[in-house]
Amino acid sequence: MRTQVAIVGAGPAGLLLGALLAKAGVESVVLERRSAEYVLGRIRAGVLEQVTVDLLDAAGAGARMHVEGLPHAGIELCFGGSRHRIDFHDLTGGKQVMVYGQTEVTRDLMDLRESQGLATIYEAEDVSVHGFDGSRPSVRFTQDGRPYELECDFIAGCDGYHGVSRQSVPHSALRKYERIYPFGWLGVLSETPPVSHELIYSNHERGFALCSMRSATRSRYYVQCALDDKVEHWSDAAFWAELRARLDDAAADALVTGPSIEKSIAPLRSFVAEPMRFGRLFLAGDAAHIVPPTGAKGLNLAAGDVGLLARAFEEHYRDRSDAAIDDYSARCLRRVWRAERFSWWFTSLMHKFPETGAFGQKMQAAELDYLVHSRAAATALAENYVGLPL
Ligand code: RFL
Ligand code: PHB
Repeated sequence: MRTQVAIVGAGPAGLLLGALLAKAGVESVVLERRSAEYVLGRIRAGVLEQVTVDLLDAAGAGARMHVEGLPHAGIELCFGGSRHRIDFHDLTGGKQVMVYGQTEVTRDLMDLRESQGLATIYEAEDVSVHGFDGSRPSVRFTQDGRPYELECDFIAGCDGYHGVSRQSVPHSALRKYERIYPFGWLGVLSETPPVSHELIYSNHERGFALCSMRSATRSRYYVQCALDDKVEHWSDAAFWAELRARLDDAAADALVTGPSIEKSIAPLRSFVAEPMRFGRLFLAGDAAHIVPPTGAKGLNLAAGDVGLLARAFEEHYRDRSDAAIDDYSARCLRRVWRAERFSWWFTSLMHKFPETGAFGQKMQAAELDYLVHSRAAATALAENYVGLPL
């Protein structure tokens, strides 16, 4: 088997890269360890920056998003018993975000790939990457017990934080930066109307809470929980009571509850591996970096990476120029570090940390007060949230 670009991982990064390459006339094969149903069953991101929306449009996968997605021109910050709106339109000159679930983005990209008859190999086992430090890289895998080798010009490692690509790079060639936060997020998806028409980020003495949504009839809520907490410890009733306790009275009264469709706990981590290129192997998305979800940046960073990578491969084949390939890692990392900073800052501002004493709480309260009363401070939040340019 042979292709131009072997893509490891059929998450949003791998599938979007494949779609952008197809538009540019570059061949790819996507190899995924799980089944398509499993990939679609993971409930993750919900907020798309304009840059991500534009890339999905460029890939030809944006039609349903524009019909079913919810454009949001602001968020609400809840603290001290009341809510304060951050108006993106006003503060950023008309910018906004699109609320559209990662599951739907993934489904749209899978459908597009299938309709174009492009190769995706699901349930590929024992995927391993080879020869990327030379001129003839390849990816080996087994399927139904049979071994295969896919020869290629380039390998795109889009296989997430636990993937094989980054782990195949010699340790001495990687520099890693990491912060693990002392709490997680317990998330619930429910077939209930959202409590408010915009997202509510709440800083409360009991811990952080987030009210998000997937549609006018489907809500996604999160509460900060202990790192060693278990989903089994949380009945639906206990979750709703905890969420309500962390909201202002009006939101608590308006909250419509119902049975959970999904409930899961995610740890929070900041992580960057540098560089993002090793010879003919390129890392993109969660394979190279993780942000805590508070700033809604993970999927958007992944999309930005593959936007640049698709352009770099296109220039390689079309113009015989490797300038963009050579620039890929540095260009991504500059944007990655800015999103890392924003996600770390917003996480630090909104959560209850075990070590935060009375002084720390006063600092958070003073910063939140400053944020909602200073146009300069609110603008800094708004322009980072809607996304910095590629
Ligand atoms: P993914 O989605 O993890 O996909 C990687 C794929 O690679 C496969 N794989 C392998 N395939 C073959 N061989 C191997 N050896 C393999 N190892 C792994 C995996 O099965 C998988 O299918 O990474 P990708 O594509 O880089 O996408 C990144 C995003 O998924 C992630 O950044 C976001 O979900 C983060 N995130 C959010 N991002 C946002 O931009 N906005 C949000 O609102 C947002 N909310 C969130 C989030 C992440 C969360 N969790 C669960 C951590 C909310 C939560 C709760
Ligand atoms: C979500 O809807 O899942 C979501 C929204 C905003 C975030 C994180 C997650 O910051």
